[in-house]
Amino acid sequence: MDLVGLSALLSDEERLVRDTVRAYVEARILPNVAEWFEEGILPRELGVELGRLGLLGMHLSGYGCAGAGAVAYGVACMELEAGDSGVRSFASVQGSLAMYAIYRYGDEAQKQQWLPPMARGERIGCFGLTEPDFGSNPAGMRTYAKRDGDDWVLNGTKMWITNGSVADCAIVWAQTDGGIRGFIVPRTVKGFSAKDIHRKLSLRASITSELALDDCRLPEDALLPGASGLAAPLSCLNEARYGIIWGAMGAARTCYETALEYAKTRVQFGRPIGAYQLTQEKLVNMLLELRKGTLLALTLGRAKDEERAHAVEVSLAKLNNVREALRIAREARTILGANGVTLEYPVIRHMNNLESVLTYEGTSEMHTLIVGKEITGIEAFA
Ligand code: TGC
Ligand code: FAD
Repeated sequence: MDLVGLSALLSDEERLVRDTVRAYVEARILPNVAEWFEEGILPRELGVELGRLGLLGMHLSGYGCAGAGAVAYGVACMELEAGDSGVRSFASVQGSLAMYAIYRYGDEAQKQQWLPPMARGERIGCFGLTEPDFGSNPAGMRTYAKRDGDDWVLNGTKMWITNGSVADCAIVWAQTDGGIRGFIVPRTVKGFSAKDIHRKLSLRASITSELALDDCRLPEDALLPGASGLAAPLSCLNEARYGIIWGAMGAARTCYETALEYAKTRVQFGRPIGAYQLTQEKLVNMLLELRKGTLLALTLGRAKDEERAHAVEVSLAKLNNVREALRIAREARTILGANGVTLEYPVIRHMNNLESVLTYEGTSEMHTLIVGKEITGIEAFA
């Protein structure tokens, strides 16, 4: 019996994507990821490998992208994050944030220049929205792009940027005299620098950086012509949040499966701990939330494929699935006892990662307020 209840609801193509990504994760990620996590690294060559599998920008069409459906993309995110949230983050930032911004808001020349090498993983992108003083409230951003003749001159700081120091280009969102605009900033431009953020205890198998823009002079064609106003970066976030909705269930699934196996084999007081009702209740509640969250992701994915998924539903599902994934991870950790606190098992790694996932792409509080606004008609952000 498929207790997670997903397999029978997928098409042959979606199952193929699932099996392919799962096999890659089992062969390439699982044997290494505890070490990457401990060292605080993510090998850059993973980009090319994910590109070869067609996973970068896989839900985009043309320009070397796979043109996959939303559910296939979701299932891929689920399998990647069953390995590690950092690996899914890499794919999310590349495909759903950086590539999507160019795909949706760029002109033809920008798409031709950037999307094919990014789909192959030969060029890495990052997405700079958050600033030191503006996280949940990006509307207040201070990064400024000023016109100077035909050029733009950018000044400002972006904070907590995934892939920042390994990226070939940064999608930077900045205030201008005409409101918020988006720019493609090549890493080679004078005045651009990226510094890694160290001492993270979460998402360690992922590069997180601070970007500094110090009088970065960019030509007119660095501007994403179609992006105007905060709605542009927020529309990119919808894409990445959607991947997280699936991904979080992948992390949760690994925690559940690890705890289940452990409960069946760990003996205390002469019986496997899985024989005790308290442990069974924990496992059943974990499975319930895993199954509900996976079905929520699938429902949203089918709606997305039919272009009827609303951003508020994305918030609702991100809120639920990450919150429940974190609860599942914490519960799984208790079942593992002392073994639950070491990197010998994947649970605490996922648990710590999910703390970042709960915060980035809109905190659980922001998604609560987004849904609250929708149902009451009253905005409670400020
Ligand atoms: P508000 O006035 O509500 O909206 C401004 C304009 O944006 C439109 N809009 C959206 N459009 C598309 N999708 C959405 N989800 C949208 N939400 C709002 C809105 O209709 C309006 O359009 P227009 O045409 O009228 O101008 O804006 P606000 O300033 O009141 O803020 C709303 C709020 C709080 C929901 C928003 O600021 C928010 O979502 N804050 C959270 C910030 C966030 O999620 N940051 C994520 C940074 S990127 C990241 O974390 C990457 S992690 C990557 C990884 O490693 O995986
Ligand atoms: P704050 O906005 O300062 O919030 C702090 C707390 O206050 C939170 O609990 C929040 O929910 C709460 N709060 C804030 N406002 C309200 C309110 N009105 N009502 C109630 N509660 C409120 N950003 C990018 O742009 N690109 C990236 O690639 C990226 N990658 C990231 C990778 C990692 C590992 C992490 C941890 C973050 C990343 N981020 C990225 C940044 C992330 O999006 C922000 O951390 C997030 O949006 C929250 O902003 P903040 O950390 O400044 O918290």
